[in-house]
Amino acid sequence: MSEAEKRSIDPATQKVLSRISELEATTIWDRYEAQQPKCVFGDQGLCCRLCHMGPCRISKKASVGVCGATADSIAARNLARMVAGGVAAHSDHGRDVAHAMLAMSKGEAADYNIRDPKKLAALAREYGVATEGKTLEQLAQAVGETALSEFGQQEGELRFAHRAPKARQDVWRKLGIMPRGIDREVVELLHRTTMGVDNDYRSIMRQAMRCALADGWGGSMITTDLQDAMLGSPEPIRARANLGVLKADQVNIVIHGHEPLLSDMIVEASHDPELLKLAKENGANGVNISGICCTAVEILMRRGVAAAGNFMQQELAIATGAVEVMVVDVQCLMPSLPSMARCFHTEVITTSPKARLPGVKHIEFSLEHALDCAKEIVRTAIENFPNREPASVQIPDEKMDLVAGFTSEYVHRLLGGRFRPSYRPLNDAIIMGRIRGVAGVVGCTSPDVLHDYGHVTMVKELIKNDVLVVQTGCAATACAKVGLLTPEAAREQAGRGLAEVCEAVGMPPVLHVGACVDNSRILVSCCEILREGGLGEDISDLPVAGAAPEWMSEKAVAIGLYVIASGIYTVFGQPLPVMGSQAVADYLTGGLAEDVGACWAFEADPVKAAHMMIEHMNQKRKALKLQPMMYPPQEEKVAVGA
Ligand code: SF4
Ligand code: MSK
Repeated sequence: MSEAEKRSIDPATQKVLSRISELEATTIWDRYEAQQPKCVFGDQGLCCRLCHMGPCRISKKASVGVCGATADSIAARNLARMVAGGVAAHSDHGRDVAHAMLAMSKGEAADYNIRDPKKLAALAREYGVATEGKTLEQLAQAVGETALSEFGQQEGELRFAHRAPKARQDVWRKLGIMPRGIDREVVELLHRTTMGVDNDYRSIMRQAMRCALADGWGGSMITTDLQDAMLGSPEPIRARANLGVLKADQVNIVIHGHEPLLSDMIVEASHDPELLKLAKENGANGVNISGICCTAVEILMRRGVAAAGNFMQQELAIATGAVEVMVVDVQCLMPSLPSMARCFHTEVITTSPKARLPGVKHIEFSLEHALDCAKEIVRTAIENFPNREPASVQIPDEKMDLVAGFTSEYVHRLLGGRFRPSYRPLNDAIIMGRIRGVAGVVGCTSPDVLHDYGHVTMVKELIKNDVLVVQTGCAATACAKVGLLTPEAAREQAGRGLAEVCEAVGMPPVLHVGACVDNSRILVSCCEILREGGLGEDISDLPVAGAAPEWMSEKAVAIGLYVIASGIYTVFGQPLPVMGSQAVADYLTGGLAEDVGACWAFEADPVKAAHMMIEHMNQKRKALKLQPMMYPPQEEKVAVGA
């Protein structure tokens, strides 16, 4: 096995990695190795540096910190602060979208409009705004203002939390974790976990849940819904994924980060006749846009723009030698990008006032001049094309077809028809035993594990066992690259029951529902399934499970916790950094179930993890007295993309 094969199962990644080994550049894998062995104290959550009496490390020699903090409170505080970081990231994204909607409604963001008026009207009604006789701008203003007020709200309950079934809302109220205001929950969690405040790990974890819920049913849900109204609600769309989407004869612009407001404009600008003429004059046959991470997913879902790769592939895209500009906004950007870019002609461009990289060109995005800013970026890329060294271009061939764009609203229509949208066929398929349950396999990629292996192996095992899979973010890109996001994958890889359902409506067995913030769509779908009837009263009754086999980000921890606090059992591939406290580890993997009806599990083997999820679904099916599965598990089928 080559070094590259030990790092990734993706042939495109392996090819570029082999090439990089000949360059004077490091990748995330090299730097990961340089950091080994991991600091045991940090890895187990036993290092505290909250005040300058420390840093304190819990060991046999010192069982408490200088202030007397125990392993339990230190591990819980550290984890809680990861949650606060993740919630802040998702929610700040949501705040910017709400600001954009408001600016648009006042004529201060003329390049934007409302592409899904129905969704805007539905949001307005949900927010208690009278819609009759109102212009779209008036509705957008009311929705934008109400959404923004959710961030600073001090008392009461987040509006979208009322989308949850009553039984779940009762759980949250009883436990005192119903989120009040988004910023308030983040601030309170940071306050509680500063030196000398909350030292009861259960109490800390409960506020962490409240904060996480303010993400899932607050910040992230606001992001998803307002983006849909402004940029258009996704519908199934064909696209391609992997580094092979880069084009040797065109100007390549790779968009990377999380926020689609600018990337949507860049796609627009890439069609500008004057810029296309300029591209020709510079010797290029066009302008090719592709993406990395969740910005990629946002424009993939809405515009069919290709995904060049997931998190671990960001440096590799540059290392093809074919990228004129990598434009970044916020989140999951490796600070190493400029170093890799210096080996080639690639220009890295930062665009957010919140995310700068030293020594890198900055073209600041503003709502007022969004399209102009996008055009400047496209022009910069075009003018950089002649600097490309054709001899150093090595684009791997690998690119795979996929279908993305399955929102909860679209699945409603897909299953029930345009005139009678309904989740009934899905509920019936679960009740009758054609589909065992639904799994959300989401999250990052990480050098901690073999790249893409966890996602692909787990998802194949799940669909083989008649589990419908929904995906977001980098997990979805991993599975897209091996063809699991195509309708054909149902016939070739899914169990017989799941294949029958997918083939009847022409959908893949693995549904791409969006970016990391769009995990909120999964929550909404669970509510819709419950509302349809026959599968219990609470989300924790459903035969559903979550997983993040290759997680690495604070945001993944926040997502995991809000999914669990919503009642969904969740398996992470690597343990959370709390294992130095038996009490916290036991609470997260067991005690939480008494509080919220679901808990975490950690399992590195994706096949074993898949079977833990399957077993969980079987238990839920039994409790609901559903029919036995219609067909026995399938033998191996021909691999898609093989
Ligand atoms: Fe040490 Fe306590 Fe300060 Fe943490 S808060 S660094 S445990 S003294
Ligand atoms: S981009 S948060 S690596 S999924 Fe959303 Fe991917 Fe994880 Fe970033």
